[in-house]
Amino acid sequence: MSKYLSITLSLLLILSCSDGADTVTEQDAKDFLAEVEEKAKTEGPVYSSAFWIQSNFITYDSQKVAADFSKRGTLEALEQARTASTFDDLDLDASDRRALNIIKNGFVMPPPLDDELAGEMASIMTELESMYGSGSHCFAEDDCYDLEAFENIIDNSRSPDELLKAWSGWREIGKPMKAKYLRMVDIGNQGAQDLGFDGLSDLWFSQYDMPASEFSETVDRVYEDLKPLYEALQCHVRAELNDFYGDEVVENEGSIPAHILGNMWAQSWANIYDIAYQEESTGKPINITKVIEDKGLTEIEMVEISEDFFLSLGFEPLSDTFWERSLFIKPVDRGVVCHASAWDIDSANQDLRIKMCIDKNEEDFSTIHHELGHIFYYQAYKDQPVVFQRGANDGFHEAVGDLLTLSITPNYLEQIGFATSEEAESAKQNEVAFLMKKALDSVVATPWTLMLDKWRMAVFNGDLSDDELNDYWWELREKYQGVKAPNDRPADAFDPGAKYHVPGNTPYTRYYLARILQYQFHESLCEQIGFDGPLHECSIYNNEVAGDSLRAMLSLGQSKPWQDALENIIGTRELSGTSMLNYYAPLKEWLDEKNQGRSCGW
Ligand code: X8Z
Ligand code: ZN
Repeated sequence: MSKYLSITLSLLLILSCSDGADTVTEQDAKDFLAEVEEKAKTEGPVYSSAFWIQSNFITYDSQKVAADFSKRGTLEALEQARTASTFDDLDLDASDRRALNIIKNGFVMPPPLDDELAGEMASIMTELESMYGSGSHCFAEDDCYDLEAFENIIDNSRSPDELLKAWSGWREIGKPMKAKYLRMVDIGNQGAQDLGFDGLSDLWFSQYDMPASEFSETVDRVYEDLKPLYEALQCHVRAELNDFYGDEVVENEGSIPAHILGNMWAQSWANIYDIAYQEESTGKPINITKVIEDKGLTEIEMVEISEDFFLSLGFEPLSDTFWERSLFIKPVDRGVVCHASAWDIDSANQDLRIKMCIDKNEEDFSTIHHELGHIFYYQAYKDQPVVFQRGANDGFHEAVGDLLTLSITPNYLEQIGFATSEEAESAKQNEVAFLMKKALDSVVATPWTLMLDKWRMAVFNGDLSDDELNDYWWELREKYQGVKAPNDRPADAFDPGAKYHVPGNTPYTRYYLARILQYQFHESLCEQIGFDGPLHECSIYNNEVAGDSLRAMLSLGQSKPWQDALENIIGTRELSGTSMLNYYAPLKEWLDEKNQGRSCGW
């Protein structure tokens, strides 16, 4: 423990019976913040390296070292949080007050400030992550699949039996996680309460510059606006799937079974675009997967193309160490957590990396943009104090790369040599096809990204008994997504464990926010650059005005409330679904027409 911290803590102990309000000064707070800053700068990169090794080389030892770093880092952060609280009654400037609040509240899964519980928590968290990362299931001795092998089936097969086998097989990995997950939640709730929150739910939703209840109302209110669009899409896709597979696999009413939607979690349905949109009409979207194949692009070239987009907006090129130290290709000789991620190891020294097992297809081309969005956000706020080196809120961080994918228009694809002018023209002629493809990813994600944390919060709040956990997951999936389990789930199933962010403890509402924010950013930037056609035809590629406007917001990091950051880039302070609805308006009109005579809803 640092000298300053130990002095402050012992002072606290001595003075705990008296009114301590006068014992700390504004200067003490500033010294403390400087100390935290210095520590983060010197120690942060070492911790990051330990966690990088944990995810990139899953071995007994790498997990042991990571759990130890995790425990020590958390205990230190909890001590800092405690010290930060001693300045609660001081009248400080807004920036120092904000920094102290982040130090006090910026936790995801805190144990209490207790050596043993912190150790137990760190071990469970490390173990859950590695159970997911190295998860595989064997149907027979020589019939084993890891996630990527299962996904290969779910994403491409059209055989209901094969799909069901892969879908159920991957979910086997969730079962042994259940007891560990519940123990972790138990310790986490104690930790959150020690920090002054009602529990983990309160802690998670208190990180949005407004009271938790208000934030919760905001996300629900916005979804009410988006719901008619999603319901129209679900109705249409269900009808087309019913046509394709017949009543035995999917009925034309109620929820859609989750195994036939072209994604392991049914969170994006883009892989069944050919089923969802079968109109015989001129004009079809450009098939990026085919372009990647035809051009024989390597994984690294895919990343370079994405980087070029950012450079066209005026961002600095990626560093040599980004290219040397990132992981782009799934290694054959060791276990890694393949779930894509972006790492700020040491932004002061340009050590930023991505870790991804890239497949050469359109989906991963988008995900590369997503990951580079994180990287260029890190780059933009690297001169902020470390405590503010975060997204305006976590949804902003998730929205940056996705924002660029909204600019992957036929014209852009022509500009970068992915399409001839005839192909681009043809794609533009059929806006419904283009929007359908996009909506199968983006609109489909909205109820899913909303429901996941609703499940998690019910668990955090202790609303469910152990044997209700899985059923409640499916209750929410039906309620929000109109998607159901394709078979009776076994009594010991723990299906949420088969989704990375649950064992990985990554809050998920961030992706919901990102879905909405990216359209708000897009609509506003398109207006700022003087574009006045339909939103889906606008591309900010190569536009300095858009780049400057985006960077001005990104460079704020978390130094200001997110509402200020939003105002900085789009001029208004409210989260709103209107931009997304505007973007998809032509599709909604088409869906409403197609759905006439169908009985929608579930
Ligand atoms: O986890 C991610 C990114 C890394 S932050 C690949 N995403 C969510 C998911 O895969 O479930 C991006 C979209 C939603
Ligand atoms: Zn992300």
